[in-house]
Amino acid sequence: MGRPVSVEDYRRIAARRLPRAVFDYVEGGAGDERGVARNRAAFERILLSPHALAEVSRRDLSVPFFDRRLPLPLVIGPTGLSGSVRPGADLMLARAAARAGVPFVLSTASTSSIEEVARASDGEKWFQLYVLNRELADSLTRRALDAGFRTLVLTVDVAVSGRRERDVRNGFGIPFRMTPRFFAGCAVRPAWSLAQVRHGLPQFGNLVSAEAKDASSQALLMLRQMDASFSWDDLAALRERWPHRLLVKGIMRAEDAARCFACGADGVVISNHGGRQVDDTPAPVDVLASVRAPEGKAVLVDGGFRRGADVVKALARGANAVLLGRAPLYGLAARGEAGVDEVIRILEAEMDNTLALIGCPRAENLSGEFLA
Ligand code: HOC
Repeated sequence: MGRPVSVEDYRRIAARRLPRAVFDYVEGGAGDERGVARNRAAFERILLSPHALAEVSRRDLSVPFFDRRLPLPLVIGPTGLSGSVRPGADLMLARAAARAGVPFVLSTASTSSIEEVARASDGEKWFQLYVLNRELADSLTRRALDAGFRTLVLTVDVAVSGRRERDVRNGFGIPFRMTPRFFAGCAVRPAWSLAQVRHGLPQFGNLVSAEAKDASSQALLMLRQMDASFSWDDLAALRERWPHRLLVKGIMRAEDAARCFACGADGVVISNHGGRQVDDTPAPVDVLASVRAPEGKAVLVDGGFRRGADVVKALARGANAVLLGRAPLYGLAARGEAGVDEVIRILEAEMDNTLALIGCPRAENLSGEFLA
């Protein structure tokens, strides 16, 4: 393949660079993976309605976002265990986001720790919280606060783990288990294997501190064994304790979004976890149409974004910004930190091109008027 020119090109290269089990972990979804496919297919059904003869000689992709402007309507979303794609992945993603001027969301399940990421990048960093148990959640939240993270993203769609059959078949887990299948996958990817061995095999970087050093928290996170009793009262209590911006990720109903806002959340992320939790839900971009943010609050969305035009469609449906999950990981797998920059630049160029062609020079002016 020549120079990659689309996110899909990076995806294909990633498939060739990563051992099968790791690519499957990134790519896979729950059950029959209809949800993963539906997230992508939804964009095919949303059609653009170009306005003719608009003055589009100067375009502006920036959007208002709370008390600032984002230069691009993008956020690098949280992805767990990204160090399995490439050692130092979280640091690379954070730095690439900072270069693009967009926020980076560090996962609770990251391979680099909160403190390492804080040292690596002075860009805007958000912390994604899984509540494995209350004490650990309190300690992670405090560490994120101390490290300068000012937006907390509580994920609420992992009461238990989705059933991801690729991971079960591959025996994918932490620590890596050298089953014959996994070993064979690594043997045909010597560059990846060498880099991982040199760096030390990935573990959950946030759970090796003094407060969370027991191996069991690593195992609990691997199994996504969360505190399934966490509910609305706990969200309200978290809102009381967290002094800065709070977003709730994994909302798929307008009523739940409204309840999050009533609890004091500053924003919601409409998300089905990339199709990795419940197989048969609507695509988040379709749910988006029914959710409205009250004044001063925000609605974000993720799920299957691979094209700048996908982002344009989400904004036209009312999203304030879009979280990218797998797309930057493809860039990372294919070409390291530079690959993340390239994926962001491709999406930026595609957004710019789409805005010009539909006659909407400013991303912030996108609305249903630009959809057929
Ligand atoms: C490997 C398990 O949210 C996912 C992420 C990470 C969850 C815990 C890590 O895989 O859906």
